[in-house]
Amino acid sequence: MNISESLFERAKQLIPGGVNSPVRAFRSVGGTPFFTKRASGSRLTTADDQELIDYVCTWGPAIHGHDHPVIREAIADALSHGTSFGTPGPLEVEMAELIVELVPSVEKVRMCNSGTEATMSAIRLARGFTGRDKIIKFAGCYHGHVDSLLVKAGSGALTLGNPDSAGVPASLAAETIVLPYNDLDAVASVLASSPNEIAALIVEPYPANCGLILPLPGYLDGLRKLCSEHGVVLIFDEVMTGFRLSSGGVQKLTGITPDLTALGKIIGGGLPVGAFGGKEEIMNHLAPLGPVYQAGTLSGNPLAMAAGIASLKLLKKTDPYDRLDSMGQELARGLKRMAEDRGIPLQVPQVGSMYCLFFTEEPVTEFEQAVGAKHKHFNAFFHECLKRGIYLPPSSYETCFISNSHSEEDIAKTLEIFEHSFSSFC
Ligand code: KE4
Repeated sequence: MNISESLFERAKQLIPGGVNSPVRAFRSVGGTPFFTKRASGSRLTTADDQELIDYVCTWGPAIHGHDHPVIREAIADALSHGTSFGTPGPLEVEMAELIVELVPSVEKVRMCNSGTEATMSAIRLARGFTGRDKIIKFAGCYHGHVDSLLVKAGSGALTLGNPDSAGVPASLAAETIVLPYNDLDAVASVLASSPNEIAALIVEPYPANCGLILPLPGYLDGLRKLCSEHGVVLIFDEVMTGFRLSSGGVQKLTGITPDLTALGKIIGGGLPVGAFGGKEEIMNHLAPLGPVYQAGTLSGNPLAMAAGIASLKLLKKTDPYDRLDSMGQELARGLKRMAEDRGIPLQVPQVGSMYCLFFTEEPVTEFEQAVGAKHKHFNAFFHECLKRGIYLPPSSYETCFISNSHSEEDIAKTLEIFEHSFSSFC
């Protein structure tokens, strides 16, 4: 038994499934998860000293790579002033100014501690603002483990085969309407048949929790128009895409502005941070100004703010998006060529530093198609890559991430390992 295996045996005695987040357990790809003892740049070092080129990037936050010196120094500097105050602090103002400056929809913002808190609070705020109860979400989209949103959810819920989690009262789930992504008519007909009942429509503008799915032309614009027509709060869940695809997320790339935006991951620089923001008229319904309650002991924590501010300022300074996109294109091109050379049906949707592998004939535009892909082929490819030193997300319902610390040599080595991995598993 190696060190990771023995750690996992101990962990399983103490933590459900041996993990603090289900997708880490390798349940869909099989095998024993490795434990990480160090992360730096584009690399993870396992408890057994295997070095891996990392395409999970701690599920998105590490856009600059792991343990970036600028972020580490910012945390160390903040640490010298204390770890938590429980009062307002200057770094919270600086973080709010950065988010308002960078994210087109955000006029006011509230910090919290995770993406889940961000989406949960945004839903509650939309319900409080409109006085309506129902919400629309899309099959396969994952918005964190919020009761109202664990209905046909993606990511770990889908990976483990429980997209509709136990423990969510049927009476609450009934307030959530689940529609297929990329189908505007479905949204239009629900809105027409339920006038004044829908509080919000929440969407990952580029769904990345059932693999990566891109919107058909006009789709996001159509959602914007329909929500405006029907007084429905349009919420972009940009926990993953915010600051990942541009300094203003998908809404900056597309020019489509939601009413509220949920953020997380990158804005914490690797520490626990979430945020939600949007129109001042809506945000002012939040306590202590308005009737919608939301709170958090560690919201705006100074260490987390310091890490997040450093991360966002580094993005402004380095503007890595073109470089990240060209690395993404190179990997996607290589994967498609390798599959074609071997007659393997493979789709590799890619945008910026995000890409995924669907082992299927046709391009995937919605959830059912993602479910229909050959997941066992992904699982085999995952393990062939892992044993050669490449760490892809341990589920075909996730998305790969590239960081700005990935070098051209990393990409070349990755393509070489992909080539060998394809040969072994075919
Ligand atoms: P957290 O509560 O995990 O910080 O964020 C929830 C969340 C909300 N919205 C989107 C679009 C997300 O992708 C997430 C979380 N993403 C998953 C990975 N697909 C986190 C990994 C995990 O659950 O361990």
